[in-house]
Amino acid sequence: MDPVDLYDLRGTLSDEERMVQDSVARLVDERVLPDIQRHFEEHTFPRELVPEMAALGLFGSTLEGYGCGGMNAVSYGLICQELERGDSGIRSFVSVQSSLCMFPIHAFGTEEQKQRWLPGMAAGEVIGCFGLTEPHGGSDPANMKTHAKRRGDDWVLNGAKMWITNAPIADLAIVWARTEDGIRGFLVERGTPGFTTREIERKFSLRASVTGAIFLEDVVVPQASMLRGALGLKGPLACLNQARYGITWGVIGAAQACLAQLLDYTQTRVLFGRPLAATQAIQIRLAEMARSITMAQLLSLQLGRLKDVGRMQPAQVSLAKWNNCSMALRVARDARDMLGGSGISAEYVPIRHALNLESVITYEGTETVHQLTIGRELTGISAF
Ligand code: TGC
Ligand code: FAD
Repeated sequence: MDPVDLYDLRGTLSDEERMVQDSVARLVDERVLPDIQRHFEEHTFPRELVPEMAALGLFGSTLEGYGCGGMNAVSYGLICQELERGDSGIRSFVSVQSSLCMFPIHAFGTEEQKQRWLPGMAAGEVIGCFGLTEPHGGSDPANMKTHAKRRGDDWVLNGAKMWITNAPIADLAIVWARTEDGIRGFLVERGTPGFTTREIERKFSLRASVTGAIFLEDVVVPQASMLRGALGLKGPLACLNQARYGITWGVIGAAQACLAQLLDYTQTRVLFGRPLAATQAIQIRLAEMARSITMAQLLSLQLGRLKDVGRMQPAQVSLAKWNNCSMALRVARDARDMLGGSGISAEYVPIRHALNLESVITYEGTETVHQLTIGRELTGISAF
């Protein structure tokens, strides 16, 4: 049995899904893992990987047309899983580009916007970011202060966004802003006067990903830059469904990386005259990891199959995002502990994954937000 796939999920995949998984796994083994710790230490994003990810069709992989891959949801999940086996920062890049930037243009944009942006984004030539969160509170985006006012044929945007993945390196920002009619999305190009970004430095988490703030001071964009098909908070929340779905798979990859390394370590670490792996306490902890990874895999695969037939519900996504992030963080922390002092060394992966997962459990809706989403689904009462 494969210790990181005890229920043989791989055996249930189609040939195409297996091929996608294998090609991303190869990229991660050959190109991500050899250098990711350096990037994490130096607080840099491995930008050199962008063309390689594009060549594999990883940007906008589930979208049809415009140079995108048209893959199914399970394939997208497998892409996220393999990338996050490398590092959450790499999966974040792909989540943002695909689910949070290309998806809204594809779903809500005009034909002209799709033609203009999607082929370049699929090719990795245009990098996007998604500005929803604001400094005063990300869990409650309905309370956003950033606003857009009509001026003739144009819109004038003012406000600030915080904690935005890729903002400092993005060519294009999807900015969500309050208008007289409700919340709307705007495509803002770097270089537009009044649009600036600032990198958030000194992060302890997601150090191989670039995070920043966006400032909008009297930024003028034409009507042609508004996403016509999105009105109200359900626009950005629809994008979050896509990205959260991918995260449910991604974090499984991080947990698998921790378990795989631990299985190796506990066989060779000899204490009290026997390998650590020969003790009951360690075996129970390893079994617990395998159990929780397996359950997370089954949740994500079923979610993917539902998504592929158009039946995925937001509360189902919340359940898997909550369960799988909390599972992966627990696995990474426990793996760190079982490595003893070595667990704090950069030679081993669990501490990097654990630090990254502190972000992943917070972004795209905190654990509490997802628990309350399920509570609301069960009771019909909003307790936010
Ligand atoms: P609420 O009244 O529930 O909803 C407003 C409207 O939206 C609809 N809706 C949804 N539509 C699609 N998908 C969903 N998941 C939806 N949830 C709700 C809803 O039906 C309603 O539609 P309508 O027609 O009636 O107007 O809104 P609320 O203000 O009560 O808020 C609900 C809550 C708390 C769940 C929501 O605000 C929320 O999800 N908060 C968390 C915010 C969040 O997750 N931010 C993430 C920012 S992006 C990010 O973190 C990227 S990290 C990327 C990376 O690096 O990988
Ligand atoms: P807050 O909303 O202030 O929450 C603080 C605490 O209050 C949390 O524990 C929360 O669970 C709790 N809480 C909230 N509401 C309730 C309630 N009703 N009852 C009880 N407790 C509650 N955002 C983007 O828009 N785009 C991005 O690309 C992006 N990338 C990110 C990258 C990183 C590395 C990080 C860390 C964040 C990113 N975010 C992004 C922002 C992220 O989505 C927010 O951090 C997240 O939604 C939480 O918002 P907040 O940080 O303002 O915390």
